[in-house]
Amino acid sequence: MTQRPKYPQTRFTRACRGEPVDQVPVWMMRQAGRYMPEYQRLREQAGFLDICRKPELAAKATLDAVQVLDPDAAIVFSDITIPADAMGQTLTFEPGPVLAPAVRSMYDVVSLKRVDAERDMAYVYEACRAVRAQLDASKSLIGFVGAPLTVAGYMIEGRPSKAWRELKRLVYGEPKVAHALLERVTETLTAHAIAQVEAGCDAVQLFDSTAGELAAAELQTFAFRYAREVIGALRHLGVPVIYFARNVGAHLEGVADLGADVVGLDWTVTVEEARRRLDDRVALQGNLDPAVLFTTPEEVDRRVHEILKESEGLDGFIFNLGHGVLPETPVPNARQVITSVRTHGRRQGPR
Ligand code: 1CP
Repeated sequence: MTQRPKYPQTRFTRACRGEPVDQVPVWMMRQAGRYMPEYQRLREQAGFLDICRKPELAAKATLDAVQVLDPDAAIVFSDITIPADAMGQTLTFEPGPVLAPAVRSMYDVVSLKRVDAERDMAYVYEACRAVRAQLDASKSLIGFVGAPLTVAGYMIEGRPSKAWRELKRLVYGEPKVAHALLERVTETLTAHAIAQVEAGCDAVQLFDSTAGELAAAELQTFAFRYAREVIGALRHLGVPVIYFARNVGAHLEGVADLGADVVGLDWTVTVEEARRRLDDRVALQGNLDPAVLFTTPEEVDRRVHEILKESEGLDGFIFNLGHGVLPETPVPNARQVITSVRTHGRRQGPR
């Protein structure tokens, strides 16, 4: 039995559940970030981690983006690597996340700390409560975690990587160590996601940005298996769960079977193809290439309209980019995305 949700339904949560809406809801991954002058001003006063750790600053970053863009959902201001810091690695940003010492052996895995989420990441949940207190009731607040494979990838590499060589060396060469780490990470991320919901988030997104790097068999056993575990542990909360991965178009059916309410699409598959292959059995979110925001408002409008046409007749559709807003994106073009969805995304459902 699914528990009744604690929060009032919004246009965003209705679409996540595949229920009719008056308008296609829209938000953008990384909507609070480096492209926004308000965020740049915040960064002149404080480092990225200071913003994450000071709930009033984190809440301001989230709410500034809501004010500038007027999306249907806000996202907690934090980072997918924060739980690795709670597990005992030292986290710095230069400007990507750097985690030391990198996890490379079974000894490193067993040396990680057992996390008490409410104690060790209390500042994240305080930020959730601060945002919820100020956010209009018609808008949702999305909590997030990296999916286990993606967070483990950063913990193993120690920094962002192009080839993910150390991650793959463990997955292919020392699978016992990789599984031991993934089990510990899964436990921490599950607790972190639950605590964000308890602090006022009415949806959770898993970011599996690195999953698509693995070979097909390992994608199942090292990425999907643990993502499914986190998603399953969130079911009783009664809030929708979104799973977003990149470059997994070849495995869409497997993605749709993870138990999430919503599948996030990057721009390498069309919404039309995803609907056909998944038979409209899950809600979809996506999938404008964020680089389109470096063209003109007219081109942005045209491409938003194209994606909305592909989604016609699917109640469970949430407009988003196919990945995060890129640094230096012109703010007027980011606003244009929202305006275009409101113009071309009217639907027949109740307000
Ligand atoms: O001020 C700065 O220089 C820091 C820039 C920054 C910001 C604003 C980083 C460093 N992280 C964030 C916030 C963040 N990260 C959010 C909340 C803000 C929002 O969405 O509006 C979220 C959801 C993330 C998620 C995240 N962090 C992912 C998953 C999504 C993705 O882009 O694939 C990943 C992989 C990270 C790691 C990360 N954090 C920061 C950097 C530079 C990176 C490396 C990857 C990258 O550059 O995208």
